[in-house]
Amino acid sequence: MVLAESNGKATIGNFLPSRVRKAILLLIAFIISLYAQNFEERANSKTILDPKGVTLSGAGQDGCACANSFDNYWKTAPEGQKPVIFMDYVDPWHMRPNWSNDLKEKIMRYHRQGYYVLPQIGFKIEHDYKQINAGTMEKELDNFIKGFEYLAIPCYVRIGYEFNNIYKKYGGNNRDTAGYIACFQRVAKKIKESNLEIATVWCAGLSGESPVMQSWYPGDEYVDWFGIDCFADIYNGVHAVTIEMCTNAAEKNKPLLIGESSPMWMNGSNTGSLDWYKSLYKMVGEQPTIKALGYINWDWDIEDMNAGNLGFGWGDARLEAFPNVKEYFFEQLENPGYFHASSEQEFRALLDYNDNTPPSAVTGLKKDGNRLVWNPVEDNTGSKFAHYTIYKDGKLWDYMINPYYDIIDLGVGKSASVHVVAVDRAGNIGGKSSSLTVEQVNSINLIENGTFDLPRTTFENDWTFRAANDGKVAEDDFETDSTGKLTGPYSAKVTWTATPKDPAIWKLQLFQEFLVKKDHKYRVSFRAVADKEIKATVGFMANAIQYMNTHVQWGNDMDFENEWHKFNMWEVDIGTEAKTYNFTGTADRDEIARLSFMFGTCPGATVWVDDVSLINDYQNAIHINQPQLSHNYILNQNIPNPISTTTTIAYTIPKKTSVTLSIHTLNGKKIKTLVNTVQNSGTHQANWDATNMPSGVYLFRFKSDAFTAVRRCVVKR
Ligand SMILES: [Ca+2]
Ligand SMILES: [Ca+2]
Repeated sequence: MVLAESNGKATIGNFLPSRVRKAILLLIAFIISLYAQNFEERANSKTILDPKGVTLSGAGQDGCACANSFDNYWKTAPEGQKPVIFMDYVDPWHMRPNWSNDLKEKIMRYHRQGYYVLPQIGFKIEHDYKQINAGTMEKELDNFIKGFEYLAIPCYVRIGYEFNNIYKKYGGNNRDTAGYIACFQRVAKKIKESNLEIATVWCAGLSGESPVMQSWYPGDEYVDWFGIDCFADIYNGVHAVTIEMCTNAAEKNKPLLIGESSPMWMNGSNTGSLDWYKSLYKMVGEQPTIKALGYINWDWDIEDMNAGNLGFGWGDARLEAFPNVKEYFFEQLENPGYFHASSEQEFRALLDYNDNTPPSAVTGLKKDGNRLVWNPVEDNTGSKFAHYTIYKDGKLWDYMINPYYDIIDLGVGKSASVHVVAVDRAGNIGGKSSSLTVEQVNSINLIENGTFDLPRTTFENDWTFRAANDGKVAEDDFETDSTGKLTGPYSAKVTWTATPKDPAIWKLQLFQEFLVKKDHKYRVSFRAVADKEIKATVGFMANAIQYMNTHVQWGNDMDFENEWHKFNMWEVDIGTEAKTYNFTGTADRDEIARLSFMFGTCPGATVWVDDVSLINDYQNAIHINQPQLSHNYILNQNIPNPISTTTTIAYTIPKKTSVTLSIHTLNGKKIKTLVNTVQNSGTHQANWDATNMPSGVYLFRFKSDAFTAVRRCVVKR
């Protein structure tokens, strides 16, 4: 079905003979139909997180050195077409236990502005699939799941994405389809047992082995969504796997997600060629199983997963770099068949739960130190409990799955009025709890297990021990010591014997990672003692090699290590008398940083470290910049909704502009034009009489000179 409308009517002069006018209009309609891709009515399944009737728009990739690609896309996308899916990666081997903390922090910025944005995670299992299958990485898998619990936002997970590519460890000459399938099943089982809103995605690469179903399919009970990653020339010609995946997804009644898409080795892309994009949108339009589209908005010539490395040399794929590409791209996304970042209720309405009963009200809200607690809420009807929403001074603050919230990001000495509601998976919101004024009393120590007083197996989750790669020392040279050298039952103890060849190079490192924020001040404190006078280096370290929530070792170790840059480093004299050390530092960017202790720049010694703390002085902090979101144009939800007879749609424009407001079916067919005129700045409203319309979901589309938006409404009687 062609959804393009003829926009040319008003400009075709009435002085022309009607036949000529008609011919010109037909020609214009034809040209527009060439430009806008055919868009088949979307397939629907009852699969988890399958949005009824629409394809979700998404962008990335984030969690990388050049971590602003999602936000760059966000700024480029017109209002009403902001991406609803945020693409990121997690690697179980390098994964930090609290891997989702910074992901949530990034995503909540959009949520707090009223946009319900969902993560889509590429879960990289290729290096570890044998260990996962052997059951030796249960701790990592459990931490993976715990991360989603903390996120409390529905998520799509591509387990072992691009499984059919020969460069994967289970591909090529090592071709181990059974190993891959077993690993997918194991991870999917964990996800399903968690009962969280997570869709598992079986995602093929388009340049890999084909066919794939026979050899690589983990099974209907483990696979929620099919997926494909699209680079190079994606649809026209060579990629049989596209058709295979779409066809099989349709046969299995499962939706399909495009996990990654970006033009690669397109000579034309550096000059803004539209060929690749036309192919992409042709594919999405013609394949009704495609229910999500993720675009990688990168300059592949300069951006790499690792900062400091050269890019891949694939060309510049940033939409903002090429006006003609950008215009085409977002013109396609204007099709009402695409769904963009919107409210949580609008997103959840697409999940098609037959549930109009909200969860019960939250009761028993009270303080327990820095923690807020309340009575658990169930959703007894329909769709199941989704999450709690926590409001601070009436504004969305955070989500939780569990019935508690730690007040850690309010600011020491600051107070706020907090209330909590429960939300079900259909988007019904339960009654408000009572409001409670809370104050953040304590500074928050960002360091976990800084006292080392729990068994090593406990704090190994938090601290990383690393030996320089010269074979002289080992990570096992770190131990916990119970001889009462410093504070409490245990201290961290580090011994090295080697005399360094180069005294400037450390041999052993003890560190913990956390998210630092630009212009925030941090106070570092620790106690230390040594068996002789030594020098150590302590401080914030960050390198921009932040990929898959870790510092991935893309090349060899030394290349990796050389990419460090410093926030604040201190050379510390540690003597034979225990002493407390205090430092302050300020971060010069938002980044995953390490508080790092580096030893071994002098002949062999033993040093003990204890009571490590890192306090973010929020009261001095300049808060992180929120993304700039345009609120000049507003398209409000219609009132009342659902509609039994008539409804009113209000919208606001900041200047005099042409305005059209039209009603469409879910498939984009225009039913009625409510407004088509030039209007002055201000808030306007239009009424729609839906008396003769059958019950169902409809779209209303607002278009002005500089702004387009689409919302959904329901006719119900
Ligand atoms: Ca319910
Ligand atoms: Ca201790």
